[in-house]
Amino acid sequence: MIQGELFDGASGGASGGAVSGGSSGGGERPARSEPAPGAVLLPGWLDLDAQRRLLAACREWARPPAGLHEVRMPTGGMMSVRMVSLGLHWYPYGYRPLAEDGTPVKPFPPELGALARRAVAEAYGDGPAGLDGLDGIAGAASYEPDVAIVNHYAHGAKMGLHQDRDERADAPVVSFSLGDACVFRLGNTETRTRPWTDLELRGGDVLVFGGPARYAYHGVVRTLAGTADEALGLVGRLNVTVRESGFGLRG
Ligand SMILES: O=C(O)CCC(=O)C(=O)O
Repeated sequence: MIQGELFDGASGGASGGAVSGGSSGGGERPARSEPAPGAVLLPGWLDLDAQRRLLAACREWARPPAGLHEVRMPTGGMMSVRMVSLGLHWYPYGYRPLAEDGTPVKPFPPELGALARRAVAEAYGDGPAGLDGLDGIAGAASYEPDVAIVNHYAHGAKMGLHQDRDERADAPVVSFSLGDACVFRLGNTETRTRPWTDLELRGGDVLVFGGPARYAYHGVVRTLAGTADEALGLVGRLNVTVRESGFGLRG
């Protein structure tokens, strides 16, 4: 097991598993942007305290059982990213209740759902150009996420262009970034080829993609080693994507 790299960082910040709290709005924050219709980037949305809380929670989720693990692709190759699933275990390409080690996957934390709901409200509440606010994005107004995937990128790890198609709901995906920055490629909904937009996602950034961007191909071309805020105490990059599974987990 590979907890080492995730738990390596010097300080680690706050303890405990609570993940509540986006940016409090204090201090100067870069402007939001809409890199594609339905995709909204909220730079620095998680302040340092919120990043610390989310990192502390990731460290707890990464512990066995049902903790951080490597992922084998159907082709036989291993992904360079290591993952933890919450709510349901994601594997290529589907969801199931049991994790890699055969134990039940950890529950999806309600605080993470609340954080993602706030991000969706902030992303779409004011109505991106040409879209009709929350009501103009499938599943945004009634957003009830119930699964999440935590990805850990050690130096050199990346993720190929793919669509998130294993959910049965077309509600938005909310992506929280911690640690090292990365080059995130946001493509089109038809092919893995151009046109695409390369975005730099930094620690604390939140990207929401729903509506016309929900099934856009996307991936991580590279991470930018050593760019993490040292105060966070994280080696590499963590990304938490929150989704609505559509599998009726809430009964
Ligand atoms: O790490 C990222 O920013 C992207 C993660 C991703 O594409 C996924 O989990 O499907």
